[in-house]
Amino acid sequence: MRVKIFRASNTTEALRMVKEEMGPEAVILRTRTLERSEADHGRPGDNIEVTAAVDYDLEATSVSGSAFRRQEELYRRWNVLEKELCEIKDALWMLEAGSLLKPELYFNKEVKDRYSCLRGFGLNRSALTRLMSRSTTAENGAECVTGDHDFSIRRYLLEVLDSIRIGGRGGKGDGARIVSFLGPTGVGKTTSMAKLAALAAVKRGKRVAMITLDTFRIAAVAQMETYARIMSVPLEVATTREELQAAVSRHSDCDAVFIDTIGRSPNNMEELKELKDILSIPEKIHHYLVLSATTQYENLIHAEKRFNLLPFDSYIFTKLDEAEDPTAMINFLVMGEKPVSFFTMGQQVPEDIEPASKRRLAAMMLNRNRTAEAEYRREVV
Ligand SMILES: Nc1nc2c(ncn2[C@@H]2O[C@H](COP(=O)(O)OP(=O)(O)OP(=O)(O)O)[C@@H](O)[C@H]2O)c(=O)[nH]1
Ligand SMILES: [Mg+2]
Repeated sequence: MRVKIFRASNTTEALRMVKEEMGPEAVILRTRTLERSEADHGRPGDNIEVTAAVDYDLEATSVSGSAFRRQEELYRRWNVLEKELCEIKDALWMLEAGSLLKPELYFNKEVKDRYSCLRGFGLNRSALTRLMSRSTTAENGAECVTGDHDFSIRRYLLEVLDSIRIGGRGGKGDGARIVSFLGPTGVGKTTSMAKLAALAAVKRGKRVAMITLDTFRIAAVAQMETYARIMSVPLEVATTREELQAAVSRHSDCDAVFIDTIGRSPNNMEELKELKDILSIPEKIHHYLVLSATTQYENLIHAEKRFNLLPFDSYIFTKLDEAEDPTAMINFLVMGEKPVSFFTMGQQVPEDIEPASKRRLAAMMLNRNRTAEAEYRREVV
C-alpha cells in the first residue's frame, strides 16, 4: 500500500490532486482540517489535509517484506525531511522578516500570508519594505484569516495596485498642450509620440504639430517626416532652445504640440544637461519619461534618477507585449514617485497604446502569479 498526504485550500482541490497522482483506485483514509500552527508550515491557504492510499498488486510489483520495509523507511525519512524543510522555511522567514517587521508580528498568520503573497507577485525587497511598512489589520490588533487563497490574492493585489499612481496626463481634459518624450535610446519615444499625435489629429480632429530635436540618428527626421505626411500634420526640426521656442511659437494656435527628443544614455550627464537646456523654454511642457517594460529594475531606477534632472512629469511604459515578466515595471511603479500615464503594447501606430490602468496591471500580475503557481504545483505535487 502506498500512502500519501495531500494538502489544499479545500476538499475538492485535495481530492482532485489525489485522483491526478494516485488514480481513481485511490482510497481516502482520512480528511481533516489543519490546526493553524500546522497550516503555517505549508503553502498559504492550504488548510485541508487528505490522506490517501493505493494498493499495490503484490505479484506484479513483487514487493517483498524487505522492499516494503525499505519503503516504510523512505516515508519515515521523507517525513523527517519535510519537518526539517519547514523549520528551514521558518528560519528563512525570520531572517527576511527581521529587518521588515516588528518582532511581535513575525508569528502573525495574516502578516506571514500577506508577505508571501506579495512576494508571490514578484515584489522585490524595496517594494516589500514599502508595502509591509503600511499598517495592517494585524498591527491594529486584529487578524483577518479567511483561509480562502483566491480572496487573499485579490486583497493583496489591490494593496499593490493602491500604491501605484495612474494618470498625470498633463492636466484636465485632453491634457497638456505641449508634451515631450524623453528617455534612454530605443525605448519607443518616437513611436509613442506618433501614436499619441495620430490619435489626437486623426481620431479626435485636433490641430496638432510635431517637433523633433533628433537630428542625431540617421533617418530620424525621415522617420518623423513619414509619420507627419501620413497624419497630415506639420513637422518642425529644432536643434537649439531658440529654434524650439520659435517652432513652438509658430504653432501657438495648435491644440497639441508633440516634441520628440534624442535618446540619451542615463550615464551621460553632459548630454542630459544639453537636452534640459534645449527644453528650457518659457512655455510649460509636460515631460513624459518613456521607459521599456523589458528593462531591468535597477536600470529603470537609474534612468529615473538621471532623467529627473529635467525633471519629468509622468511615465510611459512601452513594450508590454515583449515583457515576459512584468515585475521589474511593477516594482518600479510601486517605488516610483510619479504617475504612469500610458502603456504601449506593440509597434502599430496608433493602435498599440492605451491610457495606463490598474486593470491592465492586475491582469499582468495575476497572469504572472498563475504561471508561478502552476510551476510550483508541477514541482511540489
Ligand atoms: N514590441 C514593441 N515594439 C515597440 C513598441 N514601441 C516601440 N517599439 C519598437 O521599438 C523600436 C524603437 O522605437 P523608437 O520609437 O524608434 O524608439 P526611440 O526611443 O525613439 O529610439 P531613439 O530615438 O533611437 O532613442 C522600433 O522598432 C519600434 O517599432 C512597443 O510597445 N512594443
Ligand atoms: Mg526616436
